Amino acid sequence: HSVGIIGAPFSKGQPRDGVEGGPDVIREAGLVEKLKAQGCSVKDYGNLAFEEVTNDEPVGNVKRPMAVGCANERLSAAVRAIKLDGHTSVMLGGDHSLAIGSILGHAAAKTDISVVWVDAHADINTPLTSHTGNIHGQPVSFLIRELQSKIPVLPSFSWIKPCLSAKDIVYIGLRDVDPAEHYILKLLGIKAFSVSDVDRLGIAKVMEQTCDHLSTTVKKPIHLSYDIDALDPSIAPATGTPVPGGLTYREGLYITEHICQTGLLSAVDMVEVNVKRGRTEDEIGNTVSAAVDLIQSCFGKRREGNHSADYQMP
Ligand code: DIR
Ligand code: MN
Ligand code: MN
Ligand code: MN
Repeated sequence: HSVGIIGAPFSKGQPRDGVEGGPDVIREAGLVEKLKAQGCSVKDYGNLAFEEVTNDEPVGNVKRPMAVGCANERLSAAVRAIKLDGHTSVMLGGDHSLAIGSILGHAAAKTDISVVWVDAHADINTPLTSHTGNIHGQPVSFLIRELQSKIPVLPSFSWIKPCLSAKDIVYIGLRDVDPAEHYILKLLGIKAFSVSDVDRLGIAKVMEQTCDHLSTTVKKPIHLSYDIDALDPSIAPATGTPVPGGLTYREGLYITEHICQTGLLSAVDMVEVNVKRGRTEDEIGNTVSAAVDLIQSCFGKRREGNHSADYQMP
């Protein structure tokens, strides 16, 4: 695996301080070294620098549209470049509004992609349905072609052209979905596995059906957008909007192991790790190490064990 890492220390898609620290704490936990130790070649593209945006007045209910639009335009160019360099892109957030730029940059380099969105939340509010006004609860709405007649014009979002059809995305881990979001999922027939679906089917069937759904036609590159709040707060508490009853550690890792084995993984987002939301060092450490484990698992680390092809038994 050839991995290109880009840090996006950005938090203005939501109101809580601390999520901009994600890229650095995930690197400090040894991400690059661990990926190299498992045989990946790694290029760290560093952190993006986002300009301060002044006079970023809300548009309707939507908060900080300029900052979010500009940051994502930058990120999309960076992810596109990483893909054109031939790497699997790993975007370290930052909040989940960054999926706009990450997915659009990926799609710009690869044309046709599919998305696996692992999250407690559907993040598919439109600017008009959102109750919070936080754009991290809206990124998917900007990306789906079938929703564009419902998306109002926002300053600094004019560069965004939707790159996904409703059939190109599958959700896993949902358990806090707003009424408007639920309406949209049903209206567009978007494939979604809530935590109760995981309970009913088991994670193995969920992943089988996820991959069946996404590869009905041609095998498209997969973009895995992983919100750490998909995991249960007992294992990943340091995040902005924890929701009880989440995926277990084992289910969380099964998802990444399975997607790795498809050979189609082309980009990963690891978002919403917020060290300032951890109450103890343990809570912070557990959350960060879960994020690192999930990324390692995306690139071949298996729980059954690994050995390299040239291993020589002494
Ligand atoms: C809520 C919460 N549905 C919103 N979304 C979150 O703000 O639109 N997404 N927390 O991660
Ligand atoms: Mn999210
Ligand atoms: Mn979430
Ligand atoms: Mn809500």
